[in-house]
Amino acid sequence: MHTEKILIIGANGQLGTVLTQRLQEKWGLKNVIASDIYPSDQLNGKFEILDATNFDGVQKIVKHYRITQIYHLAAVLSANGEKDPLKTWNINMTTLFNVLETSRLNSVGKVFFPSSIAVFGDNVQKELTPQYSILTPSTVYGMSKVAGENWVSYYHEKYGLDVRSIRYPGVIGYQSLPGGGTTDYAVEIYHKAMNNEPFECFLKNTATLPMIYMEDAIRATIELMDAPKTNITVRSSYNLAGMSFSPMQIAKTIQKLYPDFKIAYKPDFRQEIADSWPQSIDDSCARKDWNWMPNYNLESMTEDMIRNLKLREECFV
Ligand code: AKB
Repeated sequence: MHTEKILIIGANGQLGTVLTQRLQEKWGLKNVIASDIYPSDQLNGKFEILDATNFDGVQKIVKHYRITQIYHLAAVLSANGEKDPLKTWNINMTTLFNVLETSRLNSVGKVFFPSSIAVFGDNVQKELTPQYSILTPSTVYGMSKVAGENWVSYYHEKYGLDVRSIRYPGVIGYQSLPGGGTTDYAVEIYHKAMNNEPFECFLKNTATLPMIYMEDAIRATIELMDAPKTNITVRSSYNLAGMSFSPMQIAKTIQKLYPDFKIAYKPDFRQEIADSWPQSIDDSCARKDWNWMPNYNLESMTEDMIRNLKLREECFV
């Protein structure tokens, strides 16, 4: 098998932590270079401190390790992004430009750019939102992802750079905590239930959003990156669906295992963001082009989350 040299930017994040480990299993510890602005307390293997807003820093690592693939996961998410819009734009766009330019100049073979359901705003069909919809995002994070989708498509068109991208729904996993997103409640709720604590939800009970279990999100990412180039017909970013549920539905599913679990609703500014997003996603292009198919629904995800959170708790006592 040929060997790739992989750079992950934002390896300490929710997705990065798990994706780094999977890529290490796939390509070997020595072929995966994890990086972030802070040292990692979870990851083994090669790790570099990298501020991806610094072009020279990105370029130095790419040259030094002769990187052939970059997963660029660093970004300020939807809710945190609204606290400082200009800084969010600057970080999200500068890091992307640095990755695209370094990849072009150093003939990096493949780049992964994560987009999000945050690219959609009002003016779209909220149920089974189509791949090709009008994109009028309500957050700076969403604006940076729409611009990012156009830039990756431009780099593919003009320079032949093989950038691939997924519009992630909210990602839920037991391995890591999200930070600063609108869908984060759906991870925290499991930790509260496990600790027999009540949960105050920052979204209203009926706020249905597209979500995906970490296992499926990681598998989708790797399947997209492994797909033959000729299969990739979407060069902006693929719609991806896992499941859709509201806070009330996830709470009811948890209550089947924890009957005393209590939830209260106190919607804040994040409800407005959730209102602007789709409720479910049409991912037929991903299904057709690279055979995407999710494995988990709300019930099977809940069982797996709780089983794994319990296992982790046992390990730490
Ligand atoms: C967020 O809530 O900002 C993210 C996302 C859907 O991109 N989880």
